[in-house]
Amino acid sequence: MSKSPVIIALDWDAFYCSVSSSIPHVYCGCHTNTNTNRAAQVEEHFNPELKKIAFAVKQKGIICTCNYVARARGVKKLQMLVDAVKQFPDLVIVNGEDLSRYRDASKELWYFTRDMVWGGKVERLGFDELFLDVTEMIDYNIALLDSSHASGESRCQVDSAPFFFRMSKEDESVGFSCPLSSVAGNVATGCLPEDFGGDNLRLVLGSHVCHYIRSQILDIKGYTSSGGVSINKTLAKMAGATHKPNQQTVLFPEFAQDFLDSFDIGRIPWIGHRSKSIILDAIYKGSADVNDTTKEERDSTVFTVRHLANKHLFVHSLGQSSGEKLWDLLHGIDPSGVQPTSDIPTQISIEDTFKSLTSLIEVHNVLSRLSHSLLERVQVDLMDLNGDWLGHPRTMRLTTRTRSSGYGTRISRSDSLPSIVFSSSHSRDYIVDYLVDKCWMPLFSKLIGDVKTFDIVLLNVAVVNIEKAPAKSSDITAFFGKKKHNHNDQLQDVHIEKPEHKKAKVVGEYVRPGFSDGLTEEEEEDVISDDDSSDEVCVVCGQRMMSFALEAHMRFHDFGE
Ligand code: DCP
Ligand code: MG
Ligand code: MG
Repeated sequence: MSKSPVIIALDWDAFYCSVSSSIPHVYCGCHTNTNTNRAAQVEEHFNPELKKIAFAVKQKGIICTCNYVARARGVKKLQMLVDAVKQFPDLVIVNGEDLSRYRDASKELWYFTRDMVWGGKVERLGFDELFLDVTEMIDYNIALLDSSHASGESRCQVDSAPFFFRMSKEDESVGFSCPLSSVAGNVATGCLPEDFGGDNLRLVLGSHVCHYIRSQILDIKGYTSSGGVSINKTLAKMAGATHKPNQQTVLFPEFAQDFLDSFDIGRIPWIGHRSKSIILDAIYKGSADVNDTTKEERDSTVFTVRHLANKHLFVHSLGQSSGEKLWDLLHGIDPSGVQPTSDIPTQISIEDTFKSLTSLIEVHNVLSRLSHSLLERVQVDLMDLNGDWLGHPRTMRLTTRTRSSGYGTRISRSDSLPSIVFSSSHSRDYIVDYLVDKCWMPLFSKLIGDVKTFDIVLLNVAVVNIEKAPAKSSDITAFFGKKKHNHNDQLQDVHIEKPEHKKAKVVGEYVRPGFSDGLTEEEEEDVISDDDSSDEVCVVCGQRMMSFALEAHMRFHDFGE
């Protein structure tokens, strides 16, 4: 019989700012103890004074996050800065527009966590979320437990004594002791299963692994997190969001439907505003009291939607693939599995937002500035400490939003990336000028079409389709020579040399749309792309998906707010 996976979802608490607290080690049905380590989230590493006071991190006109001291006083994530300052005049504000510290901290925590999970089965979602597949570790330890049964100890003896969970196959001293008769942390819905055997035992052990990993992260790296444990990513993530900060929650499958039923369908990861609205329109269209029910009044809990709709309605209104997927999610079914994140980002992008750009010269200047930053990031992210390229982007993409197209709509155009980007015989200024004149501006013209006037409020430059370089590859010419390329004239110009200034660190860049311009998630959610490929790449996590799935995927990132 196939056994359920054991998945842990972790989300760093008030990631950009701080939480100053300890992990409360609450055992349901068991004892309680506390650990007195203090946490320091990203800003606190740079300014420990912030730990005790209410503070918020701002990006442009918005509070992108605030610490829990501030939240206790009523400050809200994603509140307009001007309102927050008016309401809380002594709120300390930190400028969070430079993402590099968050990016570095995020990567450090990802690597640290990944080292604890067998097979490195850790998927990274955005800057502050990880999914860990600890199934293999659980299987191994259950086999150890079963062998102690076989060696004559009664189940009762085994269960009452603490079990030593091994975190390493090689070194049997690495691990921790845990009780098998109680769960670490909270239990979703508050219900414990009657039987702690079988798949339930796997989740009990999963809860202890989650606690151990969170404690290691706190003790060694100084960050608190909220954790969820269940049989798939969606359930684990949703469970983890129920008790924050610095807590964890396990969701047993037998209570999953009860747990989900009370949520609004919009709170299910992957179900965005647009999908929600399509589903509700389809459901309530046929309803007799439709004229008496305003959009706001429509009951949209999972329970109601499950009972008023069926899979056919979902497929009919959302299409086969999305319809089936979302219908399954409402029933706690998420077969997506943990996809370990690669060391190199799948795309690198830089963006900025404006009140208004109306002339080509303004656009040219902005593209020049963004290109400088982009090239810097490409080098930092994709070159190792020896100056060898770890990956090569194949495509460049320009994205804009115009005032007239509405806040929700972004449009993109892509083209092959010229190999001059990797040239070390040209100055950065030369490459930037080349890119702007020969690539970005022509793409911009294609984007805006024939119009005589335009009003741009966002520009995003990106390199995408980053392919892993063959081992020890600094020969870019050979790499590009293998495939068709639009800018072959540049190939002979490329002189391959190791760069003189080696970067201290290789980090990933994931610019999240809407982070910097103070827009609400609704305004930012709709992404329209007319890229050459039908695939889209999420600018938050680099995940590749069909365009239609992007909207809901972006909502997935914002889930829990
Ligand atoms: N973030 C952002 N803009 C958003 C959402 C998030 O800039 N619209 C940034 C700030 C957050 C970080 O991403 O610190 C992680 O997002 P979370 O939603 O996980 O928020 P926090 O970690 O800040 O708080 P929580 O404790 O609720 O997880
Ligand atoms: Mg968080
Ligand atoms: Mg998060």
